[in-house]
Amino acid sequence: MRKLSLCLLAMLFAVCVLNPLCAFENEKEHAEAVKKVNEIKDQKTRSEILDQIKLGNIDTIKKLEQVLSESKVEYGYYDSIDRGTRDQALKIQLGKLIRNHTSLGYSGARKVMYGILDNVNGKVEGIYSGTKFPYKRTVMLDGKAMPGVNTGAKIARGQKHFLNCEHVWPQSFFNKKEPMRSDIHHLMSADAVPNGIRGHFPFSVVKKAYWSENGSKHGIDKNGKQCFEPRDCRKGDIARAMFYFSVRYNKPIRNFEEESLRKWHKMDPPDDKEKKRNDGIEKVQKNRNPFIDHPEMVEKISDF
Ligand SMILES: [Ca+2]
Repeated sequence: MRKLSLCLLAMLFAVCVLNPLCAFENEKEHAEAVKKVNEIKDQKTRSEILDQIKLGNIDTIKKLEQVLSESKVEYGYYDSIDRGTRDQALKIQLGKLIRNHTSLGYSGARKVMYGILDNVNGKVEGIYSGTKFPYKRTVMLDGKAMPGVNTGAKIARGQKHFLNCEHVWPQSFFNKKEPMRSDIHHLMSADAVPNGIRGHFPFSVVKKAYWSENGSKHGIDKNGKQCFEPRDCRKGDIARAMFYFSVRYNKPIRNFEEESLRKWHKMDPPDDKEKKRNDGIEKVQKNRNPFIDHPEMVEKISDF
């Protein structure tokens, strides 16, 4: 009997030491955790997560799922991309990865954008002017109405300034067609005035300004072309939205415009706010902007 107990103890010891997933108490959770950890294709991430389990920092499925969701970029979204690939081949691989997203439709996209993605404590900041518009949250992340809340979001509408939606890749270039029109990766919350001024002018550095507000400018560039320049802190956001659209829909960016966008991408790298927005968009649209996750990929593509 004593031998049997010792034997059982030894077995238990072996199982727990050799199998770090032992931290999960019940069998069902244990099996689920094994499955999830085995699905992690990136070896480094897999062993890091195993370490966290060994240390007892992850001991429930809920915690494991949270960690996996936070490290999704690392654990598999880009696995199909051959890291040595460049230029056209890379654009094709990325295009395949990010196409066929789930569209919320134009109304749903704007509600989620104003109500959640760009909403900080009930206010939404216009990308070009920095103006903050009050906007009452009435939807959930799937675009559906929040239970118990009256729909019909309140937008502060003054005489000229009100919150509306900027299409970074101008709508007139794709005849307002779907899914381009509702693709949140290139939609930005904006003040109607600078949004109207931008119209469909290309992005470039303004040498002589006709209009300016809070750093954003409209005027002519070094070649005498009419253009629009966003304020510094949003220059990179605009550039990466343009790169996304170009790859997602296989559309070229004009060379003079690309020259500025590339500089802006470097000047204003992705910050937490932009990364968090990318995560939020993935939750609703099921696709990501690769140039926010991997800014270095811009260098691997010599011509968008
Ligand atoms: Ca920025």
